[in-house]
Amino acid sequence: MVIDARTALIVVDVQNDFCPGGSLAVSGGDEVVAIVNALGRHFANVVLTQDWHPAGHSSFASSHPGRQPFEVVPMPYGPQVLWPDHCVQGSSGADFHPGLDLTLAQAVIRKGCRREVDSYSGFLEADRRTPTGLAGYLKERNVARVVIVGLATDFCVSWTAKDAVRSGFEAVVVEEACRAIDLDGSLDRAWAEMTALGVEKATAAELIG
Ligand code: VGL
Ligand code: ZN
Repeated sequence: MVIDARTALIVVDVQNDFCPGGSLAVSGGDEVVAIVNALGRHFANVVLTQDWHPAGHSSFASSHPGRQPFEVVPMPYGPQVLWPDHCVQGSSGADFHPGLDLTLAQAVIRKGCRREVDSYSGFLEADRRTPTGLAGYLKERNVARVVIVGLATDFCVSWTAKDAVRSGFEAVVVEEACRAIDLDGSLDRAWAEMTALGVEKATAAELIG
């Protein structure tokens, strides 16, 4: 696969709260930083997503009296996993990992900004109606294919990859540049769903040699 001018790299949620020491730490989350930086240097188009929740966000277990993190509750838009408070707007946990080379990115898409709706996907909020603007941004820049890396494989990476396909892009995930939460089989499910929609896998070596 050739990285051309019509290919964009989407770096999903490489933020302190998803790295060791963070409030929703993904095992080995910080290990993706070096490979993401190496990949990024080969792309003319790099977009970062940033989970960006107001305090008291409805995806936080702390907003649901009597509920614990990782329980699932019904929301108007469907079942919602409850998380520890994470990526609160303006907090250091919401900052990008300090090792991430931010100079490579042309755009940052923030998501999950509305208190009552979560957004794993970088394209469309969990109500499945509210776009973030990412599809329009990429289309205006003539992007046809996206390569997706980051955290977490089974939540924000997979929702972003699936919505990329649904938005008309070819989507490729670099598994070694992602790390998973893996809650009750969520990682296997995520790959099955991505594969069913036509999301492809590539290795970093295949992309940048
Ligand atoms: C994520 C859970 C809650 C992610 C974001 O980036 O995968 N997971 N918010
Ligand atoms: Zn979140």
